[in-house]
Amino acid sequence: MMTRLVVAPGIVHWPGYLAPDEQAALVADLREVARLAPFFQPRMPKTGTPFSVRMTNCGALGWVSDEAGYRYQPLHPASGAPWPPMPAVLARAWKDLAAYPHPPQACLVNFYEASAKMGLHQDRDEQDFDAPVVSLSLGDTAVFRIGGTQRGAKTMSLKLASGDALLFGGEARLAYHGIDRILAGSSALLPQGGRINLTLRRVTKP
Ligand code: MD3
Ligand code: FE
Repeated sequence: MMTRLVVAPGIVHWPGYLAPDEQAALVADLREVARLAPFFQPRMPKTGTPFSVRMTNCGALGWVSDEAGYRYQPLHPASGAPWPPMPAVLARAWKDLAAYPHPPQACLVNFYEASAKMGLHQDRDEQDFDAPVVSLSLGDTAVFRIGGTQRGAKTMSLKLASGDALLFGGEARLAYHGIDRILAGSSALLPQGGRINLTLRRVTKP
């Protein structure tokens, strides 16, 4: 029995979507992803200020950010190698949850150490906003903030724990969102602590 919580129009939360053994297997898959495509520290467009979150990607396209801007590209920004393939469990999660008839093209992998956060932003670097975004959380719980499609709209906060899945589609696809903080020590999944978030996306129009 899987609990499916409609948080707001277009936002669905499945607490514990991945069982503990599936979470551990996915972490092992991600260690291989990170061996082939090492985590990099993205930088803000223009200023070059580094993000506190480290990132890598798997799938055909990956999201990167540096002085030149935000973009999707098929190659790792440091090694020049193609991104590794998506672990099969991710394609399965998209099929299960996305209600969208085309497979994901990109999986952004974010790593948060205890002090990392992500400011309120919109995800608008994709050409296809008809497709939803599916997020999976692993490791320490995050305090996630979600608002409306206007920067000043009221916001609510939601805790995202290890194994949780979250879907953003429809009118929520362009909602402002961010990570306020990580609750250090809340999960034993990652031996060194911290949090991993995976976001599965379509980039181009089908
Ligand atoms: C709402 N990641 O990678 S996941 C991101 O936990 C990002 O690492 C956060 O925001 C994280 O861009 C939040 C939840 C999420 C992802 C994509 C969304 C929420 C979203 C796209 C549209 C609206
Ligand atoms: Fe985002």
